[in-house]
Amino acid sequence: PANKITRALLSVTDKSGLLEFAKRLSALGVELVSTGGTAKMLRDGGLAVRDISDLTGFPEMLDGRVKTLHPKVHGGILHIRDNAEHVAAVTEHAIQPIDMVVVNLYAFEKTASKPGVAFADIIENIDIGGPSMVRSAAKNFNDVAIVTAAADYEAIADEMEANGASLSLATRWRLAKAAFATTAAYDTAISNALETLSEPDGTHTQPATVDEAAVPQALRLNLPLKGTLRYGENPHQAAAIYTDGTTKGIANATQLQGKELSFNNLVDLDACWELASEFTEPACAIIKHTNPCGAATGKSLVDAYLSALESDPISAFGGVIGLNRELDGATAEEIGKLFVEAIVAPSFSPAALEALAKKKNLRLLQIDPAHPKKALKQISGGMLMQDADRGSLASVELKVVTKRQPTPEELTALRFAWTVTKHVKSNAIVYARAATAADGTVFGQTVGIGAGQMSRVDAARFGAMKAVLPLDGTVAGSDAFFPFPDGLETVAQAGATAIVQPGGSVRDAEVIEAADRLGIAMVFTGMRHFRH
Ligand code: 93A
Repeated sequence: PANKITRALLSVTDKSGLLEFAKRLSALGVELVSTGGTAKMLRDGGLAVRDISDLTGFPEMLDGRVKTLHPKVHGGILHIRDNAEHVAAVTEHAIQPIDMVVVNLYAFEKTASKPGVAFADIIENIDIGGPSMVRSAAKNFNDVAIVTAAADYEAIADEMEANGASLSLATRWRLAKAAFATTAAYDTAISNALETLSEPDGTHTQPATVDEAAVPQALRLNLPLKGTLRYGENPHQAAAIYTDGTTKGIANATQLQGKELSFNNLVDLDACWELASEFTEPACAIIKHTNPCGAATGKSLVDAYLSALESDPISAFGGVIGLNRELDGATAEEIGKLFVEAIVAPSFSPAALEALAKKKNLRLLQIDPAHPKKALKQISGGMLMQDADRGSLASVELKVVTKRQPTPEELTALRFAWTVTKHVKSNAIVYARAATAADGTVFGQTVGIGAGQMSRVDAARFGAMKAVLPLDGTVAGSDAFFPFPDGLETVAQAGATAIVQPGGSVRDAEVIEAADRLGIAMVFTGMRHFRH
């Protein structure tokens, strides 16, 4: 059934578009009832408006905290129009029907994210009366229309003008669903924001609590503070980002789209950029918690992405993606099918931007390529500084130490595996395979990654356990030498036929003997890639 709208309650913080809409309602004979600021705006615009205090018989009070929280409002919205008892009750208490509610809420998120905002302001911007009306009207969608989006004003006025000031049930149902989505998002935003505060006085509200003076002298690098982050690795940790003053690298990259970058996003984006940019051919790295869950090279970027994804599609969910060349439309279309947090690339083609534009939250980061020269680590009482690990295949000589030589395909996979290994937390074992493109060129693909284990043999086990692709005929890379043959035996048992590792253990002879016994081809790099 259509509901003829005779009285509308308008109460909005964002007043854009409201005057035009209210004029059309008024022209349809709808009585306009409004709260303080909204009533003033409409009146200034030349409309006849009834104050909410006139409808409730109560003043707006407590600094506006109680304006519409009144049985005359909620009874007027919530009573069921064809229920005789409800109608008798509202008649007895002189409650007048409200057939339409137009509300948008206090700008909580906007206020809470303002730099330096006072805690009291954040709390004051938790809207109570607004969501209550939205929920009342949405619950009673059978009799009442709830309008929460200015984008709907025009279509609603059109429909009412065409139908004698009535809206169809279908429209009211659509509006009600949108209304509950609005209040759900609103409460989530409040919960998320308060979650970042550890004390009821608002401590940690703003990462402004990052106290530069509290940073040890040696760690004060005179780098300019770029800005504060919402929080650090966890919501109770204040955080900030410093820049080296250039336009290069992850810290200075241009964000083209998406939600604000988090601390963890930045760390992961850095990790996947560092891995992807190891390669000259098209390459893709997918990172979770700073470890790759998939990496691959390919004839094209889309091939590389699909191969990287194929190696562990489950872990890739919610990851970040690094690409070593312009993100093209075809690759963007494919990435768009997956939920990812962020993508970093040196550039994005117009087709890629268009393909990902609808993913409003997805962060796109355009990087002017750079790599850190030094790596810093804080320890209590001081800090450690070292050269960043820029070691690569270019600076090592691969030495075959077994009877069997690796095949050319194995060698490609070994080189790939060892490069990935450098980007995996120690102890690291990376199973990889060579994928041959139609024209015969050979590319690398991870198959199983054993990351961050306290024993090398466990890293070998975990890598194999993680594999979804067949392990037979894969190769394995190890970031440091095998101290005993057991790690190598585990890798061979899993199905790897060739191994790359630094060598240098006192038991190298035993390990080589085990490789020969198992028919494994093994190469030494003479370079270790610990990453802690
Ligand atoms: O402070 S409230 O939680 N208490 C209320 O009773 C109440 N009624 C409406 N906030 C309340 N509102 C909100 O006021 C609305 O959601 C709207 O955002 C705003 C409109 O106020 P004004 O018309 O004075 O600008």
